[in-house]
Amino acid sequence: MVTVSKPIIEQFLVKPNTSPLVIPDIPLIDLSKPESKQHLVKACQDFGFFKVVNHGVPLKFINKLESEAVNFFNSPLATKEKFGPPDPFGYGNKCIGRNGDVGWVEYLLLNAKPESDYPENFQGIVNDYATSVKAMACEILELLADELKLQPRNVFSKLLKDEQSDSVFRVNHYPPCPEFQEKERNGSKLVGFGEHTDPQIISVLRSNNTSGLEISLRDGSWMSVPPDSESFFINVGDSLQVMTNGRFKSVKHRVVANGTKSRVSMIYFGGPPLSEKIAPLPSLMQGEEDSLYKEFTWFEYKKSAFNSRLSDNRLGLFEKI
Ligand code: GA4
Repeated sequence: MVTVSKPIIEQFLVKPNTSPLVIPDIPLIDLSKPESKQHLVKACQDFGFFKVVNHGVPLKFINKLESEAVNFFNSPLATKEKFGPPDPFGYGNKCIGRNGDVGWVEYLLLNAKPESDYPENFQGIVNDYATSVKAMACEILELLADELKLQPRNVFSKLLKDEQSDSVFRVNHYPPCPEFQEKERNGSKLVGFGEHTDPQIISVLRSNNTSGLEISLRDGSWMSVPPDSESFFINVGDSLQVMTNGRFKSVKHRVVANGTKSRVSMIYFGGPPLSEKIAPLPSLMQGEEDSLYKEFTWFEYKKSAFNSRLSDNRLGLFEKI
């Protein structure tokens, strides 16, 4: 828990957006269409971010988890705090990570392995949801491998399917903040989750219909992503950027809090086993192409990531000069 001195919200403000010169369309991938492979690769190269429909995740899993999450976040603070502070898993409120980042958010960070220790009621529900979302993430990774002509086609997905896969699951609640009036703050925004890239291979996000997610475009501007509770949003993570030697980009993103409506999001972060060596795939290196990154294990990267601040350029330490 942060001890917040008054005025509370000052410490959560970020500067007004510079608007994009051209507002691009967020790539929309229909997983039921055979041509989705080409679109997937293009989206990972151009944005590192896309939206997926016809994803095959049963609506009942999504709804059950969302309503359980809403129940949990509506319970008294003392009840929620029994599951915190996160170490690294558990309930967190306003503090993100352990290096001083704060945001207008409360969350549950959970181990995505089946049989992990979750708050009561979450057990079966998280397992059903995470198993189904992981299957979709693996399908996407296999389609990407196909389109990149990588053999075997499970080069990426096997890392998530491995029993030792270090995958994490997160449920975020961005409460409304009535004291915050954007107009009175010269366009400054209230930050829910500050800008960052995800360290893992792939992240799969689903939110309710409240806006807040923004992605950073190449020109440095921020674009707001219209919410869509029936679709999933996928991020390329740092590890996939490295494995593709920079062809795919891990997208910088953030969440700004909505002054009036609650936002609830749930994210599966698919990560490799701790001992896995992360390096560009030799079959992707054309001709004289050099590796842009020093080789590291996921353990090393994760350790360095957890010692960083949210907005740090974590891959910078592993780039070859
Ligand atoms: C960002 C992606 C995931 O939410 C997360 C986050 C983690 C945390 O909340 O503890 C980190 C952040 C995330 C990257 C830098 C470090 C670690 C907070 C933070 C300041 C669970 C993850 O794996 O990395």
